[in-house]
Amino acid sequence: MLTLWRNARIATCDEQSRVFERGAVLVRDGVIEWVGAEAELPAGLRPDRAVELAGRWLTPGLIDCHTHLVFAGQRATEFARRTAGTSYADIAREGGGILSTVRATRAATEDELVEQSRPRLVSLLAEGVTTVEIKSGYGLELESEVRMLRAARRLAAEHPVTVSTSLLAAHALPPEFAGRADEYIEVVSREWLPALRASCDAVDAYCEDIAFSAAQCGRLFGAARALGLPVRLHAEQLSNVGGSQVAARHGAFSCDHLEYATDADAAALARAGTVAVMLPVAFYVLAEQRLPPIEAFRRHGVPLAVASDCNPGSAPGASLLLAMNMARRLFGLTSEEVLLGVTRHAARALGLASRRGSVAAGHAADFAAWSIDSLDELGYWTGFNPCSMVVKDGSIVLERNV
Ligand code: DI6
Ligand code: FE
Repeated sequence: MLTLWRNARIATCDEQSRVFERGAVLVRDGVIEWVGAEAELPAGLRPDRAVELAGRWLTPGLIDCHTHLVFAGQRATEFARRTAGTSYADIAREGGGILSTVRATRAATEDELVEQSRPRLVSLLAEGVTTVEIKSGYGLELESEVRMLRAARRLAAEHPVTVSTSLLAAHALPPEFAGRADEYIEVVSREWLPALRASCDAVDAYCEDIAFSAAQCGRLFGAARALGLPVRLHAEQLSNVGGSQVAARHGAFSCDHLEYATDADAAALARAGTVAVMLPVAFYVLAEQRLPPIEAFRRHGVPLAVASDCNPGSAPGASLLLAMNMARRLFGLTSEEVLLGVTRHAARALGLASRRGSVAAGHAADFAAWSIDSLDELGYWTGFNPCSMVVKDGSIVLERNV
């Protein structure tokens, strides 16, 4: 089956960031065979089907490379306390925060997790998202972590989306291990990782003064890599305890948050080829003041991604478009940086860059079409979604009147 997508303005987000003002894409069986100016279409083609895009902008399907989308319940009462002045870290120290969602998630069945999480996924998909990373980390016991990962893969099977899962057992210290963080990391490394090897695509951890130390994350990463699992890290969100350096040393796919990262951290990430994932919704919701060192990332050539961080504590909601807007307004990213941050660089953060994240030959035909005049409108609208069509592996999976 050969499909011609024609009369589109195409932002390929490929290595050269090529743009075609009157472009076309040839897709065979869900895979891009050719992209270019329509005037240069290979001669003598006989596509089985042609889709007329009437001058609409076409981008790669968006990739949300950092979410905690599977969880039970909500934490609106905590939000009220935080807006009244109590800090996120203080609530966490009292046993609220992440641990409050752990209690709700442990009590939920797999079906309940799927049904509670589905609307959040559906909301992302309506924004042109075709690939989503989903973490565990609200189970913190083997069976509950497995249940979260299974719920994530079930959502993937039931929706037109690629899901990449990360085991985030090292998100918070479970109450059963209070005061025994080293022991917990040891159990996760020695027992859980081998058992869950096939249930996840990567291993993540939360490296903060209120969570796990750089040494603990380093030991976990050593165990993960010995099993052939790639790693990523939450680091330098609220403090700097050396997370970026550990992530870089282990060749992490990504290092995420990074508000407290230093110039030396940026240099280390650049050398390791690690993607820096910006999570401005969490920065906004927690009313943080310290900005990530964007200028240092640029100077050292660290690839930047942008993600929603969808979670019930620091980023309630499920909008990558809002994260893009905030990355521009709050962090000063350019519209080009933001677009690459949710396409090519986000694919790289998931280790999927050879197949997704660009409109390029050999890539899966994941596209989003937009009712916009200019690419600058991506990350410009707040609370408004200009996505008019979503294409997953060559099939139109969503059309919206906009
Ligand atoms: N960083 C975050 O932003 C989320 N987890 C993390 O490690 C917050 C998770 C939560 O508050 O439930
Ligand atoms: Fe997170």
